[in-house]
Amino acid sequence: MAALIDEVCWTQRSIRIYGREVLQPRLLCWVGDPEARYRYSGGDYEPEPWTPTLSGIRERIESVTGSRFNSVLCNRYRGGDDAMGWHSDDEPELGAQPVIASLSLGVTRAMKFRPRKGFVEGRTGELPLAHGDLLVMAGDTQHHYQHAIARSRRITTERINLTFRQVMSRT
Ligand SMILES: O=C(O)CCC(=O)C(=O)O
Ligand SMILES: [Mn+2]
Repeated sequence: MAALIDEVCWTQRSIRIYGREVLQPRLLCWVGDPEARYRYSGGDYEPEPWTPTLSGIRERIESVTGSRFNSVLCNRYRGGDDAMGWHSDDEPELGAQPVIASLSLGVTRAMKFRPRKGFVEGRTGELPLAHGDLLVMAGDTQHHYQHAIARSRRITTERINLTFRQVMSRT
């Protein structure tokens, strides 16, 4: 985690919500092979080059999952105020049934899940993601569910999450 904090070029991006520019409540960096361009939350991302630590982690995750990944979205939650809103990883560049491998480091945060259709308020699934946990989302997960990392008052320390993806080039 210390190596990632040091090596990765962390930036805070803004997104457009109802016509307003709002800073995203986390730091991020999009890293990948040169062809892995990606649209995410309204922004167009040119990938940064792989760092030694990220390359090593990619190799291990590819061997554990048996899937290939040409990019990784690095998210850094500085404390409990940093969060990620409800979404699915359903950008067209990822294909219909993407395999997304998500490695968590640092303080445990809860990932919430809810169905995209037929959601009943207050009924969300929750998966605590602890240091070293690898969550693999595949098949129809993005088609049927949204996920989010909620704010948490009690949390004061950092978490890094790396979501490895295979992005198809648009050429
Ligand atoms: O921080 C996490 O565990 C989730 C990150 C995420 O959903 C994403 O990058 O799309
Ligand atoms: Mn996601």
